[in-house]
This record gives sequence, structure tokens and C-alpha cells, in this order.
Amino acid sequence: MRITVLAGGVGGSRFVRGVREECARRWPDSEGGTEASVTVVVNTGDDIWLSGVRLMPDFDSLLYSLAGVNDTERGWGRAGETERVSAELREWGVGWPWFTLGDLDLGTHLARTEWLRTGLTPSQVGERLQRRWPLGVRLIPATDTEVDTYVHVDAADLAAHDAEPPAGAPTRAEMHFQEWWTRYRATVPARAFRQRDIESARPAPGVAEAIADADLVLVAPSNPVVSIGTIVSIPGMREALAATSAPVVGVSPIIGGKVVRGMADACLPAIGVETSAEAVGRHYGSRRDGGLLDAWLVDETDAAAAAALNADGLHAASAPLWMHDLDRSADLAGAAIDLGREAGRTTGRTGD
Ligand code: FO1
Repeated sequence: MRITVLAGGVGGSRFVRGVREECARRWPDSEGGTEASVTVVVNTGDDIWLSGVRLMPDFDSLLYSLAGVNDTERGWGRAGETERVSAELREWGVGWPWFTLGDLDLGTHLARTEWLRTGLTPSQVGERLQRRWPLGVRLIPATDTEVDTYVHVDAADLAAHDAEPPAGAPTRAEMHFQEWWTRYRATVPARAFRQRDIESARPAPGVAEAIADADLVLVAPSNPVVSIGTIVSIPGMREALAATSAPVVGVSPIIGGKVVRGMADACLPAIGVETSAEAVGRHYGSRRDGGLLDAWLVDETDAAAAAALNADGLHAASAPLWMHDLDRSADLAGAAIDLGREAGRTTGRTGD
């Protein structure tokens, strides 16, 4: 069984741990792992150069979480972290005072930056990083091109947070996604999201094959705008998803009109999509209408959305989406795998 998952960071990490666990239950190997192969195509739109190092937050969230060395409270960074270097950087005025680079985390960024400087690509660096811990799944950055996300805001909205802009200042401002999220906590209304150089990006080596050869493609409950949106905006990605014989099953990141984690509700208005399981399902669209999905999984509290979507030709079902613990995450992954089987039967795409 070959499963390919499109995922961002925090929501994606919990979901991918569930997929790995459920695969070990359904297709066990002799070492307590799984014979199934799971490939995760990881969002790179959150990536940033900061304090002289390259950060890949969503990749690192998945790496640390799947390796079991992640800080489970904060949802990012390493467990048992210290911040001595970060305090020194603040003293020197290097980097962002509102953005903490932990000492262990800096080890990862320094290793990545060194390997990039010797000429390795981000996907080759990713392959090196995951050699250290046997994750049981393969992580691939969605593209080897730097496609950092910038957020466009109105200068007037920004002024509400900062000093008065000088007279004649432009009415529009833009900032890196990480500043919008970590400094302003997504409270400055986002008017648009733009990934730098995305038009010249291509899926990283192995990504198109992982989609083409999959028996099932899963779209994790990650941010539909800046995570899943970035991945599918990479030229060639939508074509690969349209062409695969595998069913494509998405999991809603919105439950009962509320975002599960992160800031999807602060991103969706910028693309004119309501914060609901139904609206995001319609936004992704059904594959036979040129969209992404063969099926869409919503929470039981959104069962009415499933009925409405089924009536409109998008195969939808409901299941418990809250990933309170590993068991619940595995159950959710199982529901998505079963929905893929069902969808495969109706669309004739079974991935085999
Ligand atoms: N998020 C924060 O809210 N504050 C931070 O200081 C912060 C530091 C940080 C350092 C490395 C890294 O990989 C992630 C970090 N994050 C921080 C989380 C990051 O903004 C998120 O992981 C995603 O980019 C947003 O989904």
C-alpha cells in the first residue's frame, strides 16, 4: 500500500503520525513498523532565511514530531530546548526578538545551512536530516525552489499596530509570513498571500512519482491557503494530482466552523472562502470538476456539510476529526483510508 500525504506543519504532524500508526496496524512488518510506504510532500512556503540560517518550519515540525523529539506544548521546535544563543542574538540585535531559535533547533538550521552551502538541494538536505531518526515515513519538501510566503496588508491596518507610517508611505505593505504569524499573531488582516518565485518552482525530485505511483493520496488537515495552497500552486503539482490513478482524499482542517489549530481562519478571508468544512471542501473542489478531491472527510458535527457536498457531486463523509491522541489520529487516518477505498470504487481509480 503506497500512501502519499500533502501536509503542512502542526496539523500535518499529528495527522501523519496517525497515518504511520494506522499503517502499522493494518499492514504490520516484522519490526513493529509497516510494510506500507508513506511519503509526505511537505509545504515549504513557511520557510525563511533568518540570522544567517535557513529555516524550514513545516519540514522540521514533521521531522521532530515523527522522531518523537518535538516540543508537544508549543507545537514547534525541540523538547528540552534552551535559548542561550537566542538571548545572545537578541543582545546583538540579530534576527527577530519575537522569534525564538532554540539551541537544539539551531543545530538543525546550522546543519541544513552548511549542507546548502556545499551545494545540496533542500530535498537532499531533507534526506540527510531524516537519516538521523528512523521515521518510518519519507519526507520530501514540495519543491527545491525557495517559495517563501509573503503576506500583503494595508499600511493603515499595520499602523494600528506600529508607529504612524511616514506621510506618503505606500498604502500597501508586505511582510514575510513568519512575521505576520509570530509577531502579529495573524491579527493584521491579510489581503493576499504571495509565494516568491513560485511560477519558476517545480515539484522536488520524487514528488511527482510519489503522487503518480500512490495507491492513495491524502490531503492533511493543514492550512488550506498557506500550506496546502502553496503545495498545489507549484506548477506541475495540480497536473500530477489530476493524473494519478489513486483516489485523492482530503481531511477538513475546520471543525464546526472553527479552525483546529493555527491561523487558517485568518487566511481564508483573503481568498474569499468562508471558515467552514463545506466551504473548504468546495474550494478544493471535486476532481471530476477539475478540482483536487475524490472525497472529503468532515467532522461528525459537520455531517450536514457532507450531505450538501454529496448532493453537489463531491463524495463526502463524516468521522471524528479531533486528534486528541495517537489512537484518535490513527482512527482518523483509518477513516480516510476507508473513504479512499469507497471513492476508488465509485471513480474507478483504485491506484492498483
Ligand atoms: N512560532 C511562534 O509562534 N513563535 C516563535 O518564536 C517560533 C519560532 C520558530 C522557530 C523555528 C521553527 O521551525 C518554527 C518556529 N515557530 C515559532 C513556529 C512557526 O511559525 C510555525 O511552525 C509555522 O511556520 C506556522 O505554521
